[in-house]
Formats: sequence, structure tokens, C-alpha cells
Amino acid sequence: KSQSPNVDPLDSKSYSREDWKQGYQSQPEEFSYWIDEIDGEIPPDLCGTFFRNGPGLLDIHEQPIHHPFDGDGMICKIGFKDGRAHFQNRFVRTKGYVEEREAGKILYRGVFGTQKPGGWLANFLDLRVKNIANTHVIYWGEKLLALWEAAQPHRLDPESLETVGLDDLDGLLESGKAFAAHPRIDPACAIDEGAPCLVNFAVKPGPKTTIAIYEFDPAGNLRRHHEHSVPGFAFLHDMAITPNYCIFFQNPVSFHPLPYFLGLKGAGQCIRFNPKAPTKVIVIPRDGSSQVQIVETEPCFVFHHANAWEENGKIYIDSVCYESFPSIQEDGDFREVDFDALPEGQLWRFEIDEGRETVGHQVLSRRCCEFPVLHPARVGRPYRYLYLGVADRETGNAPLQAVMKWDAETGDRQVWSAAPRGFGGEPLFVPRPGGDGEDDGWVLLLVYDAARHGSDLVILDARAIASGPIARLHLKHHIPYGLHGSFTPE
Ligand code: 3ON
Ligand code: FE
Repeated sequence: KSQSPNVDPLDSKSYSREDWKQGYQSQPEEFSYWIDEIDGEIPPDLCGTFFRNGPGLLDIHEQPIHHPFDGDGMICKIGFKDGRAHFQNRFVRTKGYVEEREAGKILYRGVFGTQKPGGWLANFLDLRVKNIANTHVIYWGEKLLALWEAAQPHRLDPESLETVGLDDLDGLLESGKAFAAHPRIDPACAIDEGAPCLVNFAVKPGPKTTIAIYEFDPAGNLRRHHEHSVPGFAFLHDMAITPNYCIFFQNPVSFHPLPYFLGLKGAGQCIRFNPKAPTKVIVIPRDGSSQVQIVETEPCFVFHHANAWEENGKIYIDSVCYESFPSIQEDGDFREVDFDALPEGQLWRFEIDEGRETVGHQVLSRRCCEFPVLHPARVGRPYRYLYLGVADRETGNAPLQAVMKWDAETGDRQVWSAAPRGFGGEPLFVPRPGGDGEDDGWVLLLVYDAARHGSDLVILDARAIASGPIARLHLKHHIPYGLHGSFTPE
């Protein structure tokens, strides 16, 4: 393995910051080519399309943005067929992306602190929201949609990745309503006679928060829609589902928007964590029939849930939990972040007992993790295997450099690490067609390799993660660290 000139072998770190930073360079170019530099072999039965979204630009014509979550959405698409793979990437042509490219400068403020040049006066009372379409990408109901939780989705052409435009889901999102970036697919919806169903939500935060639930059949038709109001401000990035419920974690945060109005901070920087208030677990019946239940648990912050299920009259939820909100620094470069000063995400299990008002938890794994995924057939059901992006080291907060397969039955862990010079993100589990068993399939992971300033698509055998890649596809360029992706089988 190539050793980074910057990793001090006596240091306890598994990476150098210089290496990690390079993965946050913009990738302004758009490519389309057959991948021909491959170590190992692509499994011939791996067929379908991997779509992934994430910030493609970390600067607008050399004006840096304040945080990666403010970066314009860029879709990567890797198509697999007959043991070959084709790469393509394209920016979502959002209104803001197109205008800023023409102007050659930042024209919009970002939620996470990006400001227009010219100081606070230039930003004062500019409350327009730039829909950057950068968080997730899914193919459902014959539509490819790029998602960003505070606005409407953008529809893309699944072949060319060209932007068709904003999509209101056949009039459902009238007057520019939002559509969250974390849909869940129920593989066999009990309410729909066992047909698959896509469940998503939309949040309208305020002194009271409105949560809308939408469920769609495989053709993209709306099956269910109901809205609920819960007390207090809520920042709900993700949700978990079971056959009967949608579950949200209302983290103990409050919103103090004055600096946002004044042009001093982004809206997301005006969120404050309250370590003394409980986290509230919101349980919404999916058929919309009965009451919403709200139960309390210890203060913690959750972006992502791994899974939830119902068993013996209880509801279980596995989530990546932070001790407090990893708030966004005010000044300076996010690339200089002090990892040690921020809490790491850890895997926790919550158990909701019927009739109880509080929820207990158990820590499943302390290792720094994010982006939990599982077999699509186990979503909302009891499951055994979880795949997560994790740090190379067992303890402490650090960039994600490895993938961990966690066995819920035995507690076993298998890890493959790209350290010291490789950096990962969200893994994706793809079941083998006709396979048997929950871990019969592959784990796909985009790895940024600082040794060559390029990215690789790594394919692991889900049954032998620790044995290392069965194929490593070298892209001709790098892709900045991204957010979420999905896989559409042939
Ligand atoms: O009233 C406010 C208005 C508003 C527009 C409330 C608000 C802050 C909820 C809001 C908007 C929120 C948005 C747009 C959130 C977007 C989140 C996003 C793009 C990404 C979140 C990512 C989460 C994680 C955990 C990423 C981890 C990344 C790594 C470990 C690095 O690879
Ligand atoms: Fe997310």
C-alpha cells in the first residue's frame, strides 16, 4: 500500500489532513466513458445502474462555499452490464447553478453558511432559498429524481442525466412545497396487498412543525397522503419505517434566525442544540387512521436511521446517534475542521414499549460511523446485517475511510479499510439476482484515493468484506465526497 508522505507512522491518526482535504476539491467537468482501468473483475451478474448524488462544486469560480452541504448537486451514474461498467456525471441544472455559472460568482446564500460576496449588507434580508438538489437521487415510477429536503425535486433523464426541470409529482407539491431527501422503500407494503411502496415525507418547520407523509405505488401514483402538526421546531433529515409506522426523531434543537435575517449566518447555522431537553420520537401510523404518538428519550442528535421494525408488540429503531448537534463553525474553512472537537456518530438501538412514555436505548457500536444501509428486502423488518461507512480507528472522530459489516445477531464486525490514503462515504448493498441469504450480494463504495487524486468504485463481496475488493474500478478523475445513492436493477 502506498504510504502518504504526510502520515506520521508515530501519530495515532490513520490519515493526513492534506490528503483528506483534496477530496473536497470541486469537480466542474462532466464525463461519459467506459471504465477500462480495472483491478480484479466486475461480477457478470452485477447488472443495473448505480446513481449517486453529492456536492460537485465546493467553490463558485474560486469563491469558496462555506460548507459542503451547500454545494451544487452533481449526479454520478455507473451502469453495469455483462461485466463492463460505464461512468457518467452531470450537474443538476438548477436555476441557481445555471445563473451562477453564467455570472461567474455566488448569487445565492446557502443554508449552511455560504454568503454572497459583499459582507452582511449584501446578504441582509435575502431569504431566497437556492434549491441545490444535492442530497439523494432515486428512480421510482419511471422518474429519476434529484432530491434536496427543503424544496421540490428535480427530474432528470435517466439515460443522459439531462435536467428536465422541477417536478411537482403530478400537482402534489403545488406552490413549491418541499419533498424530503430520504424516501424509504417498503419492499412489501401490507396496506397494498404486498406491493412495494415508496414512502417519503416533507417538513414545514416553524414554532409548530408540519410533517406530510406521501406513499406511492411502483407506477408513481399517490396511494396515501396525510399531514400532522407537532409542537416545536423540528429539523427532520431522515425517517425510518415499519409496516405500520413512520418514525422521526425530533432532536432537541431550537432555531434563532435573527443572524440569518441580518445576513450574518445561514439558516442551518442558527440551529442550537439544547443538551437538557429530551429527544422526542414521533410515531405516525402509515394508514393515517390513528393518533400520532410522541415519546421521549435522552438528548441526542440523529441525522440517519439504519432501520426500524415491529416485534413482540414493540418498535425498535437503530440509528446513528451524536451526543450533540455537530454544529457548523462560523468562520474559516471547513477543511480545517477539528475532528477531535466534534462528537462522532455511533450506532444506537432504541426500543419503544407500548404504553410507556419513555424510550430506552442500548449502544450497539461505538465506532465512528455514518450512512447505514441494508438489504432492500429487510427495510422495516427485523434484519441481521448492516453496512456502514466507518473511521479506520475503533475510537475517536475521524473521516470515513472504511466500510463495516455489522452482524446484529452475533455482534460480529467485518471491516475493509481504504486507509491511509483512501476515503469513503455511503456504502450501497446490491443483492445478487436470485441470491439466497441476507448478505448474498455486493457492497459498492466510491473511494477517493489521495495517492492519485482520483476516485475508485470499489466492489466488495458482502460475505467477505474483510477480504478486500473483488474489483476496483479506477475513474479518470476524482469525485468530491458525496451524500446518498441508490441502485436500480436492470
Ligand atoms: O428553517 C430552516 C430552513 C431550512 C431550509 C431549517 C432547516 C435548517 C432544516 C432548513 C434546511 C435544511 C437542509 C437543506 C438540510 C440539508 C442537509 C444535507 C444536504 C445533508 C445532510 C447530511 C448529513 C450527514 C450526517 C452527512 C455526513 C457526511 C459525512 C460524514 C462526510 O462524508
Ligand atoms: Fe441524509
